[in-house]
Amino acid sequence: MKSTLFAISFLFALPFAAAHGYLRQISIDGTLYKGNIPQTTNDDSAIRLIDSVDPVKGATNRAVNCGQNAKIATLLANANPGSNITFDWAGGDNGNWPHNTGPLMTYLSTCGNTTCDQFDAINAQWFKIDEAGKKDDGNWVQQDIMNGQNYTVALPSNLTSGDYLVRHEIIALHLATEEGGAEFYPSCSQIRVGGNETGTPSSSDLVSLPGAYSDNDPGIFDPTVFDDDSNYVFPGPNIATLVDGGSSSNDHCGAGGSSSSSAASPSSSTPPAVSTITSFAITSTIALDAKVFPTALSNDDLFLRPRRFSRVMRGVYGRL
Ligand SMILES: *[C@@H]1O[C@H](CO)[C@@H](O)[C@H](O)[C@H]1NC(C)=O
Ligand SMILES: *[C@@H]1O[C@H](CO)[C@@H](O)[C@H](O)[C@H]1NC(C)=O
Ligand SMILES: *[C@@H]1O[C@H](CO)[C@@H](O)[C@H](O)[C@H]1NC(C)=O
Ligand SMILES: *[C@@H]1O[C@H](CO)[C@@H](O)[C@H](O)[C@H]1NC(C)=O
Ligand SMILES: *[C@@H]1O[C@H](CO)[C@@H](O)[C@H](O)[C@H]1NC(C)=O
Ligand SMILES: [Cu+2]
Repeated sequence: MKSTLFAISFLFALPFAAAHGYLRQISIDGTLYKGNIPQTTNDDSAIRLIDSVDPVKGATNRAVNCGQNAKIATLLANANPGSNITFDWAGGDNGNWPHNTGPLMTYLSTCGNTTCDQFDAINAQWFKIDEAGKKDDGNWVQQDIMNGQNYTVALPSNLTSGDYLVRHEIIALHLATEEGGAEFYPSCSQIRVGGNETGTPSSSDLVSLPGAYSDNDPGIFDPTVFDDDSNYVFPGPNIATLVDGGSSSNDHCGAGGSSSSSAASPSSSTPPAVSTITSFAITSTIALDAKVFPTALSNDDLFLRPRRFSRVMRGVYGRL
């Protein structure tokens, strides 16, 4: 009996070691593009694969660019100016995204003079196209992600055709009352934008990452992050206004809807299966705790110390 209990608690402990999360898949105007599961799958994808679901720590960490050891992806997802890109985040256990505090931000960068399946993102010149923080009811939009919703961003309606990296990022701020506590979860997806629009960002709206963030930016080190009435200040540049770039193609990478060998074919397979019922149940417990006791989370680095947390959870689940 004792060994059975131990085995069960060990099973429960696993999901915590694998908490945090990653971008599971995107869809563009209804077409699904699956990502890979870090450390698990490595199929052709338009989403750059990271090698850990752990957060990037430190605003100047190289991985704040596209995520932990992000690998160039093989495919490009087709899009048009004004396309809706839907982002589907998963927890590290493939349950729901586990955090509820902090912003979601989306940036684009052209892939310069090459196609995105050749482009080193450290050379990216990013411009911001979207940011989502707190809602009128005081909850963060990130809470909706934790509740299992997707987040959708529209590409600028007048975006110049060509290849772009889409950097969609969650910053989890549950530990950000201390400098260095913020958890960065960047993701990079490779898209090919068609059409014949001419909007380009002004050079003053372009930033590098790392570069655009500092550990003491108000939206990254935020002692008042749990105050209901505090006004959140997004890090990074303002959302760019596109100006007339005067050309219908930003490079020579075969945009404008022409197909190329590297263009993605829409995935027809089903989303990755949820790993186990067990990890799913655990995730909702985290969600509940975080919702009811956000301050407790802020004062305790539960997610940084999975072993300690699992000891707590062993107590909670001992009765099962
Ligand atoms: C994107 O979504 C909005 C809101 O649902 C919709 O009005 C719009 O037509 C969509 N755009 C495209 C290109 O499908
Ligand atoms: C492409 O851009 C890179 C850096 O952005 C530069 O080093 C390289 O010379 C360029 N190649 C061409 C053919 O322009
Ligand atoms: C989120 O997006 C994915 C991919 O498009 C889709 O399969 C899933 O049903 C969406 N989830 C919700 C809750 O809309
Ligand atoms: C290009 O622009 C013209 C209008 O200038 C429009 O009629 C046409 O549909 C556009 N082509 C694409 C592929 O969007
Ligand atoms: C692109 O669209 C934005 C938003 O509608 C607008 O502010 C901007 O002036 C447009 N730029 C061009 C070059 O049409
Ligand atoms: Cu986490």
